[in-house]
Order: sequence, then C-alpha cells, then structure tokens
Amino acid sequence: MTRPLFVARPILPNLEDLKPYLESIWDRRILTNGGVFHGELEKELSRYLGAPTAMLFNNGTIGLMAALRMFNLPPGSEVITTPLTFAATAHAISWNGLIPVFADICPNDLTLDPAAVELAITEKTSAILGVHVYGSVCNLDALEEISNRHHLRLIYDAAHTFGTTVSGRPIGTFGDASVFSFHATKLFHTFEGGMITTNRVEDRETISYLRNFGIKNEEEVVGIGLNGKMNELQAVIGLLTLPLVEAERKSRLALRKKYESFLEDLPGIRLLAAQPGVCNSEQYFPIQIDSKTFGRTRDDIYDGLKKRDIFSRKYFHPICTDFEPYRDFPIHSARPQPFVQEVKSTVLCLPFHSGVDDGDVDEMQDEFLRGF
Ligand code: T4K
Repeated sequence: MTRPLFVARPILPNLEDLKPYLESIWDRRILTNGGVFHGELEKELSRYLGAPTAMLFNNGTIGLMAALRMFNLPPGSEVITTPLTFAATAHAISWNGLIPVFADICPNDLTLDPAAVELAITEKTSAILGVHVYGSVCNLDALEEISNRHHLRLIYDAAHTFGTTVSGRPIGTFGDASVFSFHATKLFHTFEGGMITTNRVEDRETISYLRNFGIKNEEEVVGIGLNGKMNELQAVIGLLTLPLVEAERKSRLALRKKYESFLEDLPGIRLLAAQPGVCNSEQYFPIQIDSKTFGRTRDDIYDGLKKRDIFSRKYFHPICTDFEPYRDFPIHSARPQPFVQEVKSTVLCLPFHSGVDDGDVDEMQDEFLRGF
C-alpha cells in the first residue's frame, strides 16, 4: 500500500533513458523555440491523437487562451461554458476580454446540457466552450447542431480526454478546436504542457503565430501572440512518456472495474455510466454520493479517507460561479434549479492511477461497506 495515496500520480520514464536526450540537448544548445524534440513530439502526438493539426503549448491554460483567440471573437462577446470545470476554463475566456456565460449540466454525464446552452444564447453569444469533464464526452451532435444553427464557434476543453475516441473518431477532431492539458496530473503529461488540435491543416499558421508572439520572421510580427512555447526538456518527457500511456490506461481500466465491483450496487452511490461508442481516457473516477440514502455525506467520505492518508478530491467543487470573479453569474438551466448546484456537494474523485494497489482498494471497500 502506498501512503499518502493521492488522486493522481504521474507516470514517469526511467531516469537512465533521459540521459541520451539530455546529452543531445546539451550538444545542440537549442533549448526552446521549436527544437528537434519539440518537432518529434508534435508529429507523434498528431498521429496518436489523429488530428491533422496538433500543436504543442507550454500548458493547457495558455492553449485555451490561444484557441479562443484563433477565431477573432468580438471583444465583450459571450462564450457559453459549464461551471463544473477547473477555473482555467472560465479564466481563459475572461483573459480574452470575453464574457463567460454559465449553463447547466446533464445529470447523466455531467457535461454541458444542450437545452441549457440554447437558453443561454443571446445576440452577444459568439462561442460555446464545452468541457469533456472527468473524461465524459459532451453531447457532440447536439452542440454542433446548436453552434451551426446560431453561427457560433465550438471549442472543446479536452484536458481530461487524452486519446479518447468516439465511434473510432478521435476526440480532438470535433468542433472548431480542442485543447488538451499535459499537466503532471494527466494521463499523458510533459510535467506541464498542452496542445491545440483542429481538423484543418490551414490552422497551423495562425496557431503558430499565437504561440510565438505573432512572429512571422525576423522583421515581422503579424499578430498579438503569447509565449505559449513548450521547451525541449518538456518535449523529451513527452517522447519518453507517450509509450507508457497505454499500459497506464489499461491499469486504470482494471482499477475502474475493481471500484465498480463494490460501488455499483451500494445504495446512495452513483457512478457515471459508460457512454456508447466512447473509448474512455480513464482520467478520473468520480462518484456521486446521495447522503440521505448512503447515510454519510461526500465530505464525511473525503474526511474518512483522509484519516487513512488517502486523498480523494472534490473536483470541481466549489464550481466556477462560487469563485470571486464569477460569483453571482447566473447558471442558465432548463430545470427549476440548476442540476450542477446539486452535484457540486455530492461529487468526489477517488485515487485513480496505477499506484493504487489491491490493498488500497480493499481498504477503501471496507470503509465504504462499513459506512465510514
Ligand atoms: N481545463 C480543465 C478541465 C482542467 O482540468 C485543467 C487542469 C485545465 C483546463 C488547465 O490545464 P493546465 O494549464 O493545468 O495544463 C490540478 C492541475 O494542476 C490541473 O492541471 C488540473 N486541471 C486540475 C484538475 O488538477 P490541483 O490544484 O488539484 O493540483 P494538485 O497540485 O493539488 O495535484 C493533485 C494531486 O496530484 C496532488 O495531491 C498530488 C498529485 N500530484 C500533483 C502534482 C502537481 C503528483 O503526484 N505530482 C505532481 O507533480 O490542480
């Protein structure tokens, strides 16, 4: 048993395998601004993620900021998103001088509810930013239909869906653009990192300007770009980590089955159902606790596990509209009360990675069956 046991644990390559890469960087002295390893990783990820355009960033947040900037959305226009996400999603909208507008989530998969999105649309709406939260895939068809009908851009925060496919189609090819996070806590990581993918090769030039200060050549700056570049050390970590991803995903899939075996039939515990046709990224394992039926609250479980040095996380509670910058922003909903307000106090992500062994699972099972 590993203690402390965290919600996430990064996969790491063998230290010895780093050495030849480091020597090569040291020889060349090209440390960033598009080195050899950066180029190699970009090519490999384009293949892995099945996206014609796949461009590395130094983290997912900067990737989101750049993706929103790609489409020259009118300043002050509104971007509809979910409040059940990491703060970075809403912040990326705000940093672009756009207004985040929050819409409710679907009870079955916890992603943006298309009916709520419809209700949130005004003449100022310019885009929808869906989040495949926990690895749960948004209602792609409905969101595409709405965005086409209202002439809106459709962008996906794909931070939790590395390698996900839907009926064989890679997740990063839906919508106008998708953004991945390669943070240490993600299935695939580069310590810190991110990527924008799109279905159109023509987007590469725009994204490369956005990533590199708008620089076209030594004498021309053609746009207001960021410094979104990934460096060579991060790229090497990516090259060495990518081959380890499938084994990690399989190990998490096995862990999911173990968790499900004792949680599935436990009164008061709800699990997210598998989505038809979706090959899941196995990024997080969220459960929802109905305290009336289970007899204990989500916070009781969180505290009970913590006493055993097991650190689950209440992702994503508080929700964005509980945070100061977005406090009192309305949540548009097709229900009398937004469902997300209910979910936020019931959801808990259990440790979900290959470092969780059978002893850990047994210990958690005992706690759940005893009722904490
Ligand atoms: N959109 C969505 C939907 C996201 O979830 C995120 C990031 C983004 C956008 C933005 O992408 P980035 O700009 O981050 O690339 C973590 C991550 O920092 C964040 O990347 C992630 N989402 C978010 C859901 O989780 P914290 O504050 O919960 O991280 P922290 O440091 O508490 O880590 C969680 C646990 O993971 C720790 O208890 C221990 C373990 N851990 C963590 C780190 C950093 C390790 O074992 N090793 C490590 O190096 O935000």
